[in-house]
Amino acid sequence: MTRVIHTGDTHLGYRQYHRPERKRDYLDAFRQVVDDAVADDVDAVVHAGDLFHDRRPTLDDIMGTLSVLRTLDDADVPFLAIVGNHEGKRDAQWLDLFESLGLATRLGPEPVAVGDTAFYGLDFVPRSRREGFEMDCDAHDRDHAALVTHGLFEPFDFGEWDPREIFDAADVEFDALLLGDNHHADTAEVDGTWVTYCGSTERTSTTERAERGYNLVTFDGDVDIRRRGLDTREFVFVDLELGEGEGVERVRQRVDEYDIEDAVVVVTIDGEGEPVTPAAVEEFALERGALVARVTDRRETPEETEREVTFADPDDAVRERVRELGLSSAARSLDETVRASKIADSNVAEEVESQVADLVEAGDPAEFAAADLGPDESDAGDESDERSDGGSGRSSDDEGESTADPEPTADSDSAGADGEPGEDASAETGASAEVDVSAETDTSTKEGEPPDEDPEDQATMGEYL
Ligand SMILES: [Mn+2]
Repeated sequence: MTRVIHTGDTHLGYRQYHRPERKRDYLDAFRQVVDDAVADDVDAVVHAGDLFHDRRPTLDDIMGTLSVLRTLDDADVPFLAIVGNHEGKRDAQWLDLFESLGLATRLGPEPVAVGDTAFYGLDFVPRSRREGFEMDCDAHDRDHAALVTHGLFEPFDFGEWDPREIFDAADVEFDALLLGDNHHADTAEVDGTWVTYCGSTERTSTTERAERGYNLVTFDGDVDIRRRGLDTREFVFVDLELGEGEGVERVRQRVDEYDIEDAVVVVTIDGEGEPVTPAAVEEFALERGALVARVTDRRETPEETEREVTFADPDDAVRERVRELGLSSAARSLDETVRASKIADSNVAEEVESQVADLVEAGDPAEFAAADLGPDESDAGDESDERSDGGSGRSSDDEGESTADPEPTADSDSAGADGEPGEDASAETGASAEVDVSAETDTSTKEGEPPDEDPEDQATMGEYL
């Protein structure tokens, strides 16, 4: 018999709502899982990816993680893991660092035996590498085998990869697929194999309404999968439908019906009624001790959007500036989709994704060529030349130094890593679907943020493209 905790999507280091308290919450949740593992004396903790929220966790995040992993190590409970789409780096992974310290085992095509069960691992596979996908697994000599991987699989919501393709690609027969990526815990049987998501350990988005937890998986002839809950930060969801004549007072009343001390309060307004200033509701909740309050007003406010700007139209100024940039036609069409088109905000991310996919598929270099600047626009170029000349002119003292400085090279390397073209781009695409997984909530959100995360965290489009 082998009994393991299957967890994943811990997203350590995520500073949700820019609050340090939330960052601590993610580490606390992970610590709870590990404390349970030690108290229960399970045979291993299996982590299905997205240990970190970001591929650049802070030193503080790494120290926190080390301390939790050390607790497991002290209790002789192995930590077996794979790399998810959020934390994936180009070459060496954070997991390799933990493995080199003897605190983790990175799963792969060679089986890692724990009791009666052989564990295999497959890091997140970007969409571009799924066609003709093959897995060369070494044979095992145990009664059971499980594969730990990260991605959006069928038959669950947002599933984009059939697990049968994995079964076909691998020359090992698995009793179970232990999955991460979809933050909504769920289990299904596909061709006699259990396929299960453990869910995230803390809410990374307001679409994750259900209680958070992890799986307790027992391999003993059959496979037994149970859920265990975690004690996480309280999220209070206040959904209300305003009637004719109702407004901010009604919203406050409803919020006041809940105990919101230290909670994240998520108010969603629908129906009719008067305009409600989100700030007024948020302020009210904070005064009553909420940690964070967010208001989404789903009602249409046509009078706001139709307001005319009659002089010095900022849109004209933006249009003019964009023209001066000499963007390629691909870039211009994306800009149009994001900024100017009639596409509903909540669909922009998806539309951009599909446009990029089409552009990549068509592969026409002309689409990506910078536009020819006419004689008028050449001024803009001169201007920026002047600026950079002025810069180096002023700092002539430093010039000798900067020539010897290897930093420009280092910079351009890291810029390349930041951009992470190709596979990483699709990795993030996977992530964008990952969190709007809970069927019970409406996934359309305000401001057109991608469904993945909080609006504030979507600093650039590059992050989710
Ligand atoms: Mn995740």
